[in-house]
Amino acid sequence: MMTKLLLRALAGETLPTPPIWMMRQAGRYLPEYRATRAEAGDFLSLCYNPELAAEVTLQPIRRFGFDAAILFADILLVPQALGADLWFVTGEGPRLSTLTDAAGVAALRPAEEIHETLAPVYETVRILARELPRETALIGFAGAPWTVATYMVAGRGTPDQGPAHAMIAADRAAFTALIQRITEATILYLSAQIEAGAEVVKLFDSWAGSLKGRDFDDFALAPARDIIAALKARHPGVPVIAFPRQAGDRYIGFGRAVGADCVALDNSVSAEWAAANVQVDGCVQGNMDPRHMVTGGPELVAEAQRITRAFRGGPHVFNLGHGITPDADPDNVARMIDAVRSA
Ligand code: 1CP
Repeated sequence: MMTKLLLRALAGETLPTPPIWMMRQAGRYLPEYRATRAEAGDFLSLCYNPELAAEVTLQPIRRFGFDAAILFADILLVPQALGADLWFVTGEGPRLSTLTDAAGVAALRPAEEIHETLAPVYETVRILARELPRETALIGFAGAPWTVATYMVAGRGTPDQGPAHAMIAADRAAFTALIQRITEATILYLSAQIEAGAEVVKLFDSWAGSLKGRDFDDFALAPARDIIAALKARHPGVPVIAFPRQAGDRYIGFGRAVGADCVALDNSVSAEWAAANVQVDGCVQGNMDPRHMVTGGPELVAEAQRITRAFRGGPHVFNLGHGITPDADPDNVARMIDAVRSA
């Protein structure tokens, strides 16, 4: 019998209380995370140290009893495995070597070679599969090709993904080849996570909102559809959560179009709108504004309960609309969980 709440919701069951987890639940708002990160040395060393990466994955489960754990890693490990240089500048964020044309795409490693770099991540998944409480589901993840490509082209996070849009305008064929290489790598990466013990996988398309019209179809929708089709062929029964962040009205029909079991919603859409327009097709995840984890108070409780009630008529996974921020108060997380469970 399927007892893990997350798996039940993803299978389409409408539950009296939704499963709860939080994007970036292992992160800098937790003192125990900061301590383990200091022990690892730096962020990338933490990602590639299976014992310590498993430890930080487990920390929020111990503290809050979330219904799911998400593998601790980063979406930028895939570009590194494809041959990009990657480093993190403290207080600023990731930096990568840039890639702006067909020659840059041609210089990438073949997708089949990623496992050499990513093997420690699979070991983290194996440790977690052994150590998680029996009621906690294990989520693996990868960045969606568009979001990963925006970092590979620009060499860093960008407010408007301008460099990637410029490459599309300059050489659409070369950009399409880049998307295809990342798509192939993502299929192999997520398959290996599933083989190591991930029970669910999530595709993070954090910058999907900057794609419009045909670009959205070609670079957000088509790659997600191709990745999910390949995963379903290899691993039928493993549910997939798709997160086309800030897709707006392109959220409508997205889950069906890509074959996802659940669509994750950011907090720019209202829960009431999403219940009527997205949840009609199946499970949704979301979508409380992460700022409530900083500000707390009666508004936090009211919002958590409003969202829980708005989605009560169908399958729902409670989450934030984006990652919890480093300035969040851990006590507010416990208040949020109580509010959802008593809604
Ligand atoms: O200093 C630190 O400790 C680093 C902060 C941090 C953390 C905790 C980064 C750097 N990555 C992570 C872990 C991480 N990243 C997880 C682990 C699991 C969990 O959620 O607890 C996941 C799923 C991600 C995914 C990720 N990384 C995304 C997609 C989700 C999102 O937030 O939109 C993106 C865009 C990244 C890139 C990245 N990694 C780190 C930062 C600061 C960024 C954003 C950089 C930018 O755009 O400027």
